[in-house]
Amino acid sequence: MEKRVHSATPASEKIVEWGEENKMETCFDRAEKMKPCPIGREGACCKVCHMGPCRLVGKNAEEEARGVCGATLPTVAARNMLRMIAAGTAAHSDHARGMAYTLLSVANGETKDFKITDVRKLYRVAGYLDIEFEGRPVTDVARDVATKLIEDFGRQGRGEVYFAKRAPKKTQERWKKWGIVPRSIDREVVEAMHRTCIGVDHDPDHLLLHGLRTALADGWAGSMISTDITDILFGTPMPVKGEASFGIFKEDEVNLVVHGHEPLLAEMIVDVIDEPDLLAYAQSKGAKGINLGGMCCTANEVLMRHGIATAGGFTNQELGIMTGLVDVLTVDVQCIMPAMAEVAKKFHTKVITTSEKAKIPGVMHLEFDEHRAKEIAREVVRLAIDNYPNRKVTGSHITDKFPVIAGFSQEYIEYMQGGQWRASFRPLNDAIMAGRVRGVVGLAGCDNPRVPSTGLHRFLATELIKNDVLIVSTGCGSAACGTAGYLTPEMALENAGPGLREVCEAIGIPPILHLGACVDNSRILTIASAMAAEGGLSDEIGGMPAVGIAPEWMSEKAIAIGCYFAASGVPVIFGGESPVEASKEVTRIMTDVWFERFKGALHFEPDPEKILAMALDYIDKAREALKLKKYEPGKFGTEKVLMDMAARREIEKAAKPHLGF
Ligand code: NFS
Repeated sequence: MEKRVHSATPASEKIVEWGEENKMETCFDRAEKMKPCPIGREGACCKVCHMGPCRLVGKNAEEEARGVCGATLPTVAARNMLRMIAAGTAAHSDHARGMAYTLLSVANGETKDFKITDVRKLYRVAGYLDIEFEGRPVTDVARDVATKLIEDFGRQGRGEVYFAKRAPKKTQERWKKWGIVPRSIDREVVEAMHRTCIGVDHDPDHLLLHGLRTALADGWAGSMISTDITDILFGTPMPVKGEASFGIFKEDEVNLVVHGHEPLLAEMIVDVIDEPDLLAYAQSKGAKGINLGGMCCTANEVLMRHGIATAGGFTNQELGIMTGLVDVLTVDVQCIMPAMAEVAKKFHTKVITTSEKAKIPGVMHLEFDEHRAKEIAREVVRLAIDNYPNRKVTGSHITDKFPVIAGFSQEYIEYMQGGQWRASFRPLNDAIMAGRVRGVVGLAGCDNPRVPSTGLHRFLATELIKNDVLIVSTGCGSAACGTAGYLTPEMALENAGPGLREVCEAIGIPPILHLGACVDNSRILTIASAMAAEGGLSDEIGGMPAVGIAPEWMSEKAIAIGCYFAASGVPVIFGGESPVEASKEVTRIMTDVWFERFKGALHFEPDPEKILAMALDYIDKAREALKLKKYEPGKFGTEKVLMDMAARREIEKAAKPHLGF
């Protein structure tokens, strides 16, 4: 029998194998044992009431199967999809709510440990919200910004989420035409739950349209609010060097790991970790120093702002503990495997839950409170130091690590293309028009133990850049690229196609731009909007030579993200089997119908070669529709061939003024 590859990252694979030899179970083993329910997996199971669960299966299930209430398969599959979108939107947006209330506390002087770090970003956001900022105290502006953004969560009656108007006009018009401009985040999530309750909305297209509205509330409100406020509080990212993989753990230092999604506690730990008292305390316990690392999206947040090293993405969490070197691992919310508590028992590692929303039975809970933020951060560091001498069981420490460059915000990408006063997207748009850059792919989403984890990200990343496609990555997609050593500029020279290489060298960027955490997919939306405003490509997000790919997705959050990209005009391809595969009608709506209405779509395709082919095909067709130079490897045009002066003047007139960086 062929040996199963669990993870495509050699360091992870070695630790999994060590775990198997030492009878330590991981998600990879459980994925093998736990076969997915074939009915639920395809979206054919309805459990919204207790007359069921009804299984809508059979040869002609699409036409003939009915639940006890009479619900058809398309209704059931669409309802299941909508509930996934609602859950994903709720997760990102509840995180955003925390950020918004923290900003408000800072503005009101109620928390002394946080401050407004990036005033320029605060002004930029105030500008989007029509809030006057010149000549006013910063805290007053911050209070107005927080108060207005908090309205976006619970607005009743008429109105729209504020940031929807940051999308290109044409994109907004499509949303208006189909009635999917979100009114407020909580309202769309609540309505999604209402519509999918027994006996309410039964029209699959209507259900899925509300799915798009809910997803837009995630992308253009929840996630975008989170990104912007995090930038205001902790700084808008700029490229920073860090490291990735398990070699980041130090054998002679205290290792403290932050895992989850909300950066509040992690930022405080970054602030206090170098305090001489703490260092002296660590030394008194025999450690040479205190080493902070991260996992999943909390890691991305502190990596892109402070260069804190990451141990990797979702499937690396248990493996991190199995190095035997983690003294404390704090978790906040989302993508936290409760199985870590079991693995931790085999070592000395102390797992600590820190969010009032999330506990794990048997795990220590130390609740984060923004009013005592630094005090709690110090307590966590001390707990890690206290636990350092308890390292007894030897784990499997694979010392691989790779340098990474992270922290490409929209603001920085603009800045690097023209400096402070001429910041723009002109060079990138020109490079796409001339065929140097074939298109752009957002490579995002989780890593997944049901496939050789991180392998699909790696395959697509290398193939796409070879094909002159620029990649913007987020979340565990970034972690997968980082732990494979693909997030450095040198990569451009080795792997990128000739056109992309030339552009990367000229601008000084890597071919894979790490844009941040999963909530920072919102940065891709605003980057696409800025490219549309810059001119020369599509004048809306739809129709751009751009595709979104989440090859190893597993979370409902990924589904919400895929849907907000589709509604915004981006064709999206997910790996693995479709969660609505049972219904041809629902599949048709999410692909053909959405493409017709929004120029975006959501496909599911398990074969990575086919994902690649589909992505390139979408890009080439978009180039053709935009009448751009046909992409031919190694042969570039110049923008002058494509644009005369009159056309350029038109574009400059239409281009939005940039606030600068
Ligand atoms: Ni996104 Fe980040 Fe990772 Fe997937 Fe989970 S950590 S929010 S959901 S697994 S990318």
